[in-house]
Amino acid sequence: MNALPAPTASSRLRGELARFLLVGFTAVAIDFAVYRGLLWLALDVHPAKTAGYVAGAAFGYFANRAFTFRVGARWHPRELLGFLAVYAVALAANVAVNALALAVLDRGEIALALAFVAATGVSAAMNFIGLKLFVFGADAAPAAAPRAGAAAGDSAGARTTLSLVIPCYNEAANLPLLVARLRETFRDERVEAVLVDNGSSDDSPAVLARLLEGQSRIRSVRVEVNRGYGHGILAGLRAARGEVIGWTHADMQTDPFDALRGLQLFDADADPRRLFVKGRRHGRPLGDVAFTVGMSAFETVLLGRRMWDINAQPTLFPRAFFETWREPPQDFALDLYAYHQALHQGLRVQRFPVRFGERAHGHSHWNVNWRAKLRFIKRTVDFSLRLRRELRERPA
Ligand SMILES: Nc1nc2c(ncn2[C@@H]2O[C@H](COP(=O)(O)OP(=O)(O)OP(=O)(O)O)[C@@H](O)[C@H]2O)c(=O)[nH]1
Ligand SMILES: [Mg+2]
Repeated sequence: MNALPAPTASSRLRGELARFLLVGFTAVAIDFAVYRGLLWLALDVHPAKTAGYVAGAAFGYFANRAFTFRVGARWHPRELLGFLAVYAVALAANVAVNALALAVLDRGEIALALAFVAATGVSAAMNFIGLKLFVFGADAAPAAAPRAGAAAGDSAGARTTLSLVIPCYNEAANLPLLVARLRETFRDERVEAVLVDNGSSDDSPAVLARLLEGQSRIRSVRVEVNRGYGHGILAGLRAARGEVIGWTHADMQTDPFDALRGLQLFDADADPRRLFVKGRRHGRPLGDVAFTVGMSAFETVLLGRRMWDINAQPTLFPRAFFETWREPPQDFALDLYAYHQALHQGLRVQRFPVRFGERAHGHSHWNVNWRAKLRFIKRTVDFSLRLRRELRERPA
């Protein structure tokens, strides 16, 4: 499993850009061929132009999905909506830049050509950034990511052990689904799941006892009084036995199988002790993405490290890294703390795309309205300011 060094972020970006341009040129060729072909068949100009454009865009969607960004995850209608939204915004920018350029430049053949190049350049750049960030996820799937449903450890030589902590707070309705998925995927003896009943006040203890009877690789620990998301995760991490440890969520917004895809990155890495792995969410509503963009930008500026999609799951790292943590936060800021610590201590941060859908049952425990969002923002800002103060007092 150690044979393949993971591609660096910049070489992957160059590859994606080259493939995106190739797909773009081919899409234009298809558009043109369909348009001319239909004219030749005596169709009117407007329907022929529309059919050509639709054929080119359809090709662009499938080719960018499978070839440019190599999305291996299951398909979701939101992805197509995201694609159409990105194309629509880029088209609007194309028309606007063209009009602006023509207003500034004189009329004439050269002005027309320059305006066309500027407009196409802007819309192509917007398409690429939009598809990469919001539609297909940024990083290509790990080279050897197994199909959903396969168990970890199928490949010869795989050896890193994993403990995945899953904090559960009043998730009784989701636990049967979660445990079924874990039983389906966590079959290899080198992986275990530690479900933390984080002071739940619903039926979780009884449901867990029933579901986990006779399970050796899925176990639970109970925190008697709920003291926050981070507190529950930390209790699970302390009980974990794996060399690689980390967490994901219990509400089935993320597939626990993603953690096994992440584990492959450790197996494939030449120096897994210096690696920090984190999902990168796609398939989310645009409002949530806007929130993520704002939070990422804020933390990047405040803490001076490039950060993106801080609350994405799963989060995986070597046990030795966890042992360096001093006073980690007890609430949702734990995601930020772990990610920031990894960057601060010079670990290599590797991301991989994960599908992030709707909760299976119940509703979010915090993200229920704008007031709750504002409270979350305030707590995160307070924690970030404290973190920055500490960094100034105790530089690495
Ligand atoms: N809010 C909260 N969540 C907890 C706690 N302990 C464990 N969790 C789990 O943390 C996960 C994330 O919580 P959610 O309320 O779904 O928050 P979210 O996924 O960020 O928000 P949504 O996208 O709106 O669902 C879930 O699996 C919860 O069960 C806790 O003390 N507070
Ligand atoms: Mg959730």
